[in-house]
Amino acid sequence: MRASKNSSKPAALLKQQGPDPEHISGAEGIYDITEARRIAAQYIRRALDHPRGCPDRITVTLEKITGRPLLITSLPVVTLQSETPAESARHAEQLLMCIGISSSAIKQAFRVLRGKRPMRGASLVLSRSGKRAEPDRVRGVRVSRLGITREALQTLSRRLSRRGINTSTVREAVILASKVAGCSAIEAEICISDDPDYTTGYLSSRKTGYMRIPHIKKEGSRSGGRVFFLREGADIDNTVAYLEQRPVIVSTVAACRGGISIDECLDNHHR
Ligand code: WAQ
Ligand code: MG
Repeated sequence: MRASKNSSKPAALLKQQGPDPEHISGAEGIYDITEARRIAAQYIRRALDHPRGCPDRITVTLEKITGRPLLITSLPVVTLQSETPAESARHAEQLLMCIGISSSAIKQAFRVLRGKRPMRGASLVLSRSGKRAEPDRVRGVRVSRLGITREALQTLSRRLSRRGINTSTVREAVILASKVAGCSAIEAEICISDDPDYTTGYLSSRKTGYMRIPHIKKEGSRSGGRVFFLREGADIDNTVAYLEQRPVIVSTVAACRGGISIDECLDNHHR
């Protein structure tokens, strides 16, 4: 599903340049055909009730998946202790450095995440040079064709519930980050929601798992986005094809822990 609105451009510009719609909401998943009606209705409801505003266009696409999906294990989940956007940004920076992302790539990522106009998809940033590599810089790369088995969803929901974080936002983000981490060309991901009322972001990688970072942005901010840090020299077409096209389903679930401090976390990764 994708929902957008056109309102951000003055009428004169709209006439000259055509529409350049503002992204409101998007969602995707792999479901059994018997669920199609329910999920389509749920996606439309989500678009219409979105905190970014009322869209003037909603598109729902259903496609049959052919071929057998790749089965993966979800990333382990932890929540980092952090109180303010400044502290959270510092933690994210330290963790990314620890994973081996250069400071120019980190700066580039924060430029994307704090941009005025959130993209519909993610930016690909090369981990060393910090160059942006996504084919379409306005749209970004949209991760699609991802899902979770019924059994794995039950396990994930139960484990997240124990931590008081069993929401569709967290579940969907964990599934997405796990598909992304399944791509060997991607070294890490950072995400900040573009919803004005959702201030918890995350950083994820095969090395660190899925680390939730509370208060990564100020309440009310409409900026946000996703950045995938790409290994220098990686094949971009193959990476985009995996993210957008390859059907991937979470079939096993890793552990979900409570809060941990940045020191505990950095210690773990220095060892
Ligand atoms: N593929 C690529 N990029 C995406 C996708 C996708 N399928 N969906 C969203 N994005 C990008 C896009 O630039 C959005 O502006 C940005 O991410 C944020 O999307 O554990 O809700 O759907 O509590 O607003 C994190 C949960 C929630 C943290 C993230 O993102 C937690 C969230 P949103
Ligand atoms: Mg959003």
